[in-house]
Amino acid sequence: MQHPTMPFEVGEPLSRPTLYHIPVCPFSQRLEILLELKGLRHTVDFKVVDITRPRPAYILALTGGATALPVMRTSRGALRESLVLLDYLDATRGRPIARQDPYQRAVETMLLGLVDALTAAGYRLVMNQDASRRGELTETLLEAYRAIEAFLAAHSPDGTFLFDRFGLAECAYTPIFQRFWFLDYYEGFALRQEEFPRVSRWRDACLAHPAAQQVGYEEIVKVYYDYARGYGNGALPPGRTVSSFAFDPPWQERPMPPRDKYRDGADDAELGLCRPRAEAVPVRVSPAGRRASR
Ligand SMILES: N[C@@H](CCC(=O)N[C@@H](CS)C(=O)NCC(=O)O)C(=O)O
Repeated sequence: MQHPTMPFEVGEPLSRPTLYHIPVCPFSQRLEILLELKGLRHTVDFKVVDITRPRPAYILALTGGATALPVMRTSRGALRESLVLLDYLDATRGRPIARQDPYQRAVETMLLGLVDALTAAGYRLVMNQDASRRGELTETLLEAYRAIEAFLAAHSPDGTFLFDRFGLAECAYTPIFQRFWFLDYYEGFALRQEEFPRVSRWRDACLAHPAAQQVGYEEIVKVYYDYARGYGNGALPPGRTVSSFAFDPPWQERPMPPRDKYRDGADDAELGLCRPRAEAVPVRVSPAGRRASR
């Protein structure tokens, strides 16, 4: 039976899987890119979960109590972990993008094995609030990049992508390269072309790929302001009432946030996060001096 707070019945057959994710989530974007490459975006129902509220009971029922998303509800049960979902959707929709040659597949999997260290290092740097730790955290990020530079230089020295085209590894890394626009803006971090020629070429080609244009620089910088203040996943910095992850007001209508994340934080107004108030009723003053509203 369907519970009032459950948008579906347990065991109900599905015409297509539903992917529950938080807004602007890099992990669900991996799947959007994969489906875009195949022209099959419509075969998965993407649903955004409000990041600023506790997870609804039906989500926790799907994840077994975990709050991290995405989670995908299929006819046969719930699946989690974006790289697992990437494989599952690749195998069940259209022609596979994953390499079919076992050796090449192993190389692709090894590169996928380096993505979590890069992600963690970049997020730790953007969320850091202690200016004295910037050097050490930047070095950890550079180490992660060095591992990828060495990997690409060994397995694909003259290529642009890992193999001849944008593939599974590119689906996984591109959303992370895009999130790292927050490092450019809030940390002034730039990958030096001279030190990282191979990874720079790869990253630039990933960022330019037509299947990966779900987000842009300005959106990432504005939406991730709270992360840059050390508050992730919709948590509110002190003194604020609206998360930078809010849909309303839309990011397009907000100003660029202050770059200096180590100074006092900006308030809702400075971030353009105050919702427009109901139009005030104009008041006119009558000749007799009495106030009357129109
Ligand atoms: N390893 C997971 C990472 C998922 C993850 O960290 N999701 C974030 C959102 S981008 C999240 O849900 N964070 C909130 C939480 O953990 O409660 C994957 O690849 O799917």
